[in-house]
Amino acid sequence: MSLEHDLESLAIDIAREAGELARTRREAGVAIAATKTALADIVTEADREVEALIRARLTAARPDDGFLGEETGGDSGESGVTWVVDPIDGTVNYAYGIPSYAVSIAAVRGEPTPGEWEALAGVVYTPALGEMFHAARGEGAWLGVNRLSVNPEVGGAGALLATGFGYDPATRPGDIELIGRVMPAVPARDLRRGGSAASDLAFVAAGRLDGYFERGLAPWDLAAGSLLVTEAGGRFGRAEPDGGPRAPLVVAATPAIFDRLAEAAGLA
Ligand code: LIP
Repeated sequence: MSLEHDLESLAIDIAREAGELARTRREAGVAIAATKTALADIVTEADREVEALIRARLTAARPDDGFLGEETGGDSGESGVTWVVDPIDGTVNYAYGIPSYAVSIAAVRGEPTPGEWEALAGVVYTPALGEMFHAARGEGAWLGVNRLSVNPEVGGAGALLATGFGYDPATRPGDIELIGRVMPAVPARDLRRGGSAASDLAFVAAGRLDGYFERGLAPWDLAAGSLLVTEAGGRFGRAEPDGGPRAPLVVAATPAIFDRLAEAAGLA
């Protein structure tokens, strides 16, 4: 078996165990442990506990790998492989009891920086729905045992798009202006705001969305989902801000609309 396949298999096993921990903690009740970059940017005790479990399992299995997690930060390794982990993506959904949250685990080679890394394997597991999206580089994207493919075309009614908003209220006007620019330009039939970037990217890979765009995502939000998109025949792009205060923009879509969406969204 390839390294990519082995990394994918390890990530699937760990994501399933971590997801079950997240789900059982949710059923028992969730406590907000702290806020981070803004009042709305919360972390729960479960976020911290789930990331600790993932990190322990990865270290036990591959002690020489690096790690970059949303809650505990980064440690470089010796192997050239780094795990990029969001223990609970869609934390606000999770805290409110909305079932749209995911465990996102990716293995990358090189600098753990979007645009610099080479994604080797990625898993997005949605514990409340029991859906295991997974991919190994060059080996396709899958939902369980079913091969995934982005929508080959978009119907006459327009594209079904998704987006999200940063936690900082100061970014809200720009996010809303972006939506107002993108929807007529693509054109979009409708817009979804699911609250989990990893799930949104997995849904593009599965053809449940035609495209997704958002500013301000962290590496752990997109590391696994972006590989799912490209392995499902989709396109993924990310642009750093052109000197302004804007946060990096991510665009993912079926090739049928990617160029129009990227241009409308301002992806350089
Ligand atoms: C979230 C993303 C979501 C975005 C939120 C937040 P978290 O990640 O998945 O798409 O709109 O602002 O970044 O904080 O739940 O891991």
